[in-house]
Amino acid sequence: MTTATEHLNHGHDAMDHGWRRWLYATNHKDIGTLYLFFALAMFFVGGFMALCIRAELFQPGLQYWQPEFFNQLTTLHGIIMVFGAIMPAFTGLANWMLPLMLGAPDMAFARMNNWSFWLLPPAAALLLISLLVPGGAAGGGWTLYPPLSIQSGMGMDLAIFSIHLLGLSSIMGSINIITTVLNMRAPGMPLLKMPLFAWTSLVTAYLLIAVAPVLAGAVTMLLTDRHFGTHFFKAAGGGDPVLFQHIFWFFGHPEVYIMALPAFGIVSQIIPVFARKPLFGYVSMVYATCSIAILSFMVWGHHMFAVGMPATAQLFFMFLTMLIAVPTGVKVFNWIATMWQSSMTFETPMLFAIGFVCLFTVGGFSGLILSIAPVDTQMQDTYYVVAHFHYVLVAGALFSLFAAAYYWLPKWTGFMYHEGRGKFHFWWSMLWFNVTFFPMHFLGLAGMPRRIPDYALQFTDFNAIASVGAICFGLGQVFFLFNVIHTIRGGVGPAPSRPWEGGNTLEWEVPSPAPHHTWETPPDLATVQRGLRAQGLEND
Ligand code: HEM
Ligand SMILES: [Cu+2]
Repeated sequence: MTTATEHLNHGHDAMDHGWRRWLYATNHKDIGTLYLFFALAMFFVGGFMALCIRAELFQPGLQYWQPEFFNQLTTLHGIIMVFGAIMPAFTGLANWMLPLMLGAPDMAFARMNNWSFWLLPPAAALLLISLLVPGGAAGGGWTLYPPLSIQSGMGMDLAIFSIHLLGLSSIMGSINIITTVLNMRAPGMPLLKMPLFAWTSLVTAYLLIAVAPVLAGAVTMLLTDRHFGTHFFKAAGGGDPVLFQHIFWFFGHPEVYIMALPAFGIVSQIIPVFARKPLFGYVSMVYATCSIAILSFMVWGHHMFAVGMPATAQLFFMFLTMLIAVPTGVKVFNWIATMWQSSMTFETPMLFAIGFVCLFTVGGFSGLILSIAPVDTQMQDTYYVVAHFHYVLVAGALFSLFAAAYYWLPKWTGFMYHEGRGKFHFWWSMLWFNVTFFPMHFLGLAGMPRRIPDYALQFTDFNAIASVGAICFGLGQVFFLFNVIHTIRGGVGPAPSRPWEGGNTLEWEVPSPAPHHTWETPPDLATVQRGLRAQGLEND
């Protein structure tokens, strides 16, 4: 008997303290926390770069930066936001929440999980150090198109190596997510009844496994073109720079769904909870997620209408792109139908979720406009595109992350955040986001090109407005940091295990803060089924 308890306690409840807890972390919650803090830090680094860009663009003419450095700022801003902030934040959420929501004790491969995370800081360090090497950081844009990316200095090599590490990290993280979701669900939770966030994480992980190696291949070919005498992308040696664009965007378009699908999952968790009504059309949400994922492999050419392609190819990419609007529309209609005639309340997570639905739709519509090949040949590389992708990435991915943070902070910290301050953060962000990015539609339509440090005089007013908006938006995010710290330090008081009346998924069955180890014995069938019934996924 004693031996049995001793055995149970040994090594299991023992938790490393100090730096060992984090460096040797194998616990999914600790690793989730590491991911989330890393993402938050990168969000501020990338955000600072965005403000440096906006400062230069406040007025025409060159004020602060040399053009070369301006290009490095845009490039690093893009890479850091995509690979350093948004993607790690979603992986952090998956790590923290999937085992809790599925009733599993941890992620499937706890030690590999440690590696997935700890590859990220060196990758980020490479990118930041590259600012200091001769020639500076990579300046060819986050898309790294040759010939620029072949001609530039060693900052590009560091970026390539950084992308290798980031890709490795993504692949290992994805293997973990897929294995956990497929094998470790509580008894009584078939795939078609698991929380939608688990579904979108699963599909996203498959996308990443499919395309991270494609990106790695593309940048490796860049590397060998740069240093080892190959001519994949060098026209002078018989290669083709356009080939790079095909490979890059075969990765790049699924990549935008890697940043969008988890956001759909989060919003699909949150809206039913605050509407106190089961999610409308659960199964159609799953099918829509899968359709979007499959279609995302067939539309890469819409980024390349301007390189010159046969009319049939243009039509193919244009129609398939438009087809994605169908499953996306299904999702938007389902979210609205969930809210229809429901008893909604508007706590901060719900506000961000609704903000997401409204603004992501705006970004979706400008995307639809860009998908029209003859229109895109006019708008390619203008600020219209910048407006479009910030609507889907900032008001889309980022807003969903804020929604998730406020939604789960009580579970993470054991304390409630200050509702008034959360709401303030939402309305402030909503306002200044639109002030920053809406005028960019007009700038783009009027012909202002992207990735330039200087511009023609007629673009002055809207640029000044956008820059003021960006500064204010940025300040609001410092306020978010303040909210998070305030909550960690006790917030407005202890949170109950189920702070949201409508929270019926399994994470609300464990105490707040979630103990270091949860679901060491899986939740019993009755608990699982009670939750499913409340979510409308199982009949009485
Ligand atoms: C709200 C804060 C942000 C502001 C003010 C901002 C501003 C900007 C600006 C001014 C550019 C340069 C456009 C150009 O000259 O082509 C840019 C590019 C970009 N931004 Fe942001 N941005 C913000 C947040 C984000 C976030 C959260 C993401 C998430 C992924 C993101 C992704 C990108 C990408 C991918 C590019 C393209 C970089 C390139 O051209 O290589 N941005 N942003
Ligand atoms: Cu695309």
